[in-house]
Amino acid sequence: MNQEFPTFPKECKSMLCKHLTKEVFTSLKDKKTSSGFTLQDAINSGVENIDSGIGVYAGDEESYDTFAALFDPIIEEYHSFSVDDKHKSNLNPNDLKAPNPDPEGKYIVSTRIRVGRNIDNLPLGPAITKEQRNEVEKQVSSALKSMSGTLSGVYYPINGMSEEVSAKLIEDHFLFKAGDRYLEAAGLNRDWPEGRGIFHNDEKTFLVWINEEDQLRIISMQMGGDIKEVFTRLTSAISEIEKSVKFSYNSHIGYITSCPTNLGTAMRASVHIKLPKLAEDMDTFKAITDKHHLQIRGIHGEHSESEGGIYDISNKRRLGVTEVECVQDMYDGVVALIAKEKSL
Ligand code: ADP
Ligand code: ILO
Repeated sequence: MNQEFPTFPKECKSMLCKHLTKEVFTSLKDKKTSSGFTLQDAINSGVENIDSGIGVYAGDEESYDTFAALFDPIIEEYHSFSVDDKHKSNLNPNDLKAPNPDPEGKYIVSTRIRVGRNIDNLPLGPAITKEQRNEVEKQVSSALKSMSGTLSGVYYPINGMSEEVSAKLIEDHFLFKAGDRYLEAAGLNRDWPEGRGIFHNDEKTFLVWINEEDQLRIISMQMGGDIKEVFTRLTSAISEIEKSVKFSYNSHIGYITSCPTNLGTAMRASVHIKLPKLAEDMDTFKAITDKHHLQIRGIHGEHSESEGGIYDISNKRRLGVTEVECVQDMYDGVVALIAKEKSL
């Protein structure tokens, strides 16, 4: 592994390039966590992909302490969360004030809320061994067999899934794409496709991705803008899974995830929303999303473009705010975006 201080081109805007000073590099370059994860492993994604927004991944919960000199300033900048802050959780749907902001279905195409989760006392995806990853798949797919009622479904391993089926699931926004270069460089695609898969119910309103960027991505989604219904389904599913799987969590940074942007709630609550008029004035669009702490993505996920004036709008903050606050941020922003679009 390269032990040289990496140099980044001038146009590089990643948080890695900003916060990895020579001093930080020198203080961390010989450190290792108990799963053998090094600084070079943590930064490889951002070194190989200079267009990264962040550029770092953790190999285990310990990485956040061992490499704190790099992770802490990134966490502070992304989440506005300091080393003395404590995370808080609230998954009670009764605390969410979110009547459907678009009951006629003119703007919101679909709503999706996901959380990332990893199993306690195991390395995260970038440092996990093949055997441990396969064990995660076994434990989680077996826990999902006991989901009942509308949450019951079937687990489909990627290994053995036809090209046609996986392409359709990806196109319809249900399944993750293979071969992401950020994940590849982070070591998250090792042994692909073994150990990876997707569980879903018949209606595809409740889904679990196994062993993608995090060991679990628990997802609730449906057409239209009933955000509260989507949140309520998600919280029941999480409680069910927690009966048999213990997730990695600590009181400072919340749920432990491989990418520091997901720490805390690990929640991304999004709508696919049609805003063709507002899209002609991106400054106004961005002023509203910034005010409500929202992120704009294209409709095929992160690093994709918008199509036909449809955008993916989601909460940006995940740490130091509760799950209810994450969804509330998204809801309040969506109400403001719809009001602006109507006025144009
Ligand atoms: P994640 O949210 O899991 O971090 P992505 O941004 O890559 O990752 O999104 C994963 C998939 O979920 C993509 O196919 C994306 O289009 C889809 N998706 C995200 N939000 C919505 C939504 N509100 N409605 C339908 N599909 C969505
Ligand atoms: N490593 C990528 C993605 C960062 C945030 N997104 C996710 C999916 N974790 C980057 O630095 O741009």
